[in-house]
Amino acid sequence: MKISDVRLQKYDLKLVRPIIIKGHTLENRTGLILSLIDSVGRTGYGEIAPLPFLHKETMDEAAYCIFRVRKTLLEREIQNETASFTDPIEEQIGTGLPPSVSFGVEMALFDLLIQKTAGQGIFSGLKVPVCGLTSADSEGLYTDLREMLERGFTTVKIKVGSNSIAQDADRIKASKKIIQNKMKLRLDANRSWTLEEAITFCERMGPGQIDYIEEPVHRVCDQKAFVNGTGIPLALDETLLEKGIGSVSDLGHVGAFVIKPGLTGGLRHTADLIDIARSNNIMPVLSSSFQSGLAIRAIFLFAGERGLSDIPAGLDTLKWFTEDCLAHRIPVVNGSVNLQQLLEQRPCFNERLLVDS
Ligand code: OSB
Ligand code: MG
Repeated sequence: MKISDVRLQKYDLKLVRPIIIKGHTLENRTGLILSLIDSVGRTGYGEIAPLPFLHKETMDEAAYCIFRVRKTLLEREIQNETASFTDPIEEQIGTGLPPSVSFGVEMALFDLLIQKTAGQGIFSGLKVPVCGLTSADSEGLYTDLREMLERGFTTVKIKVGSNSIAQDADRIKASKKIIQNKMKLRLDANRSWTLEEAITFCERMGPGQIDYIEEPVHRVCDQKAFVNGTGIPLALDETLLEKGIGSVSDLGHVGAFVIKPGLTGGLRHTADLIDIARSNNIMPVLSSSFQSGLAIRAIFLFAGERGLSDIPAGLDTLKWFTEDCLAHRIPVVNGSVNLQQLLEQRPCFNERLLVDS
């Protein structure tokens, strides 16, 4: 496939409440929208949205990367003809791209691909459930959980680790009472605890009802002891980003991979992680890195394309946004997103929020 034009625009979106990353506060969300126009005039949209304090690259560096590879993108024959991409984009355009940029370029190619194959009905009848997300306390937690139950969510992820162990254990005990087995419970501790603290937390919150805990302990070498000590399934998030999965040779104690395509370095790499998860009997969960609706839409569709439509995806982050790049909100009905509908609704932008880059 030939690309005949490459465009880049910037967005700067207001948030309902700040995003907290590693103790830092983000008051707004900035990012880039990449448009790849193919030789028949279709546009594939990609999103490049480095998250300060998590991505090493800044938005300006990411924009410069696109400037650098622009010529190659325009000259090369890009491989995305098959439903499964053959090579990572870095191999095709011959340069080491930072993760947010690989994701943006591969997302734009995926967007071109799904337009070409739209008539084949690969998304028809598919729905992807959304995993609700909350970091609230007391009243706020109660309200969030009630709302998710009312909206038909089947799974919720509660952030833990920013309060004392006793407070967090109480939050989870209270949550279990509220949701009464009507939703599955995932926890994410973002590596807040020592092994001893993590085990104490699990003892205090009591048995049952927990699907998995994401990154309970500071040290990767304590993960196995955590699982042996508590019997609670472990999910990897930061570990997948930091070390690369090659260094985690023994995966017997891992229950889930939480895969953020915007952070792991693109869709090809995400597809590889999904395959590794499946062959080790690990649940692959796709998740967002607080991108705009444009990338969230693509990750939903990618989940469907990869056969993950039965696994609740960590894509409930759009509620942080006061405004979105997309003019239409992604419809969540009975806790899930209908992929055929999502495919048919081509991205339609809030043009006033975009500026040329
Ligand atoms: O800790 O999993 C995280 C988003 C950006 C950065 C880090 C994280 C997240 C999320 C996304 O939690 C939502 C989810 O996974 O459900
Ligand atoms: Mg996490």
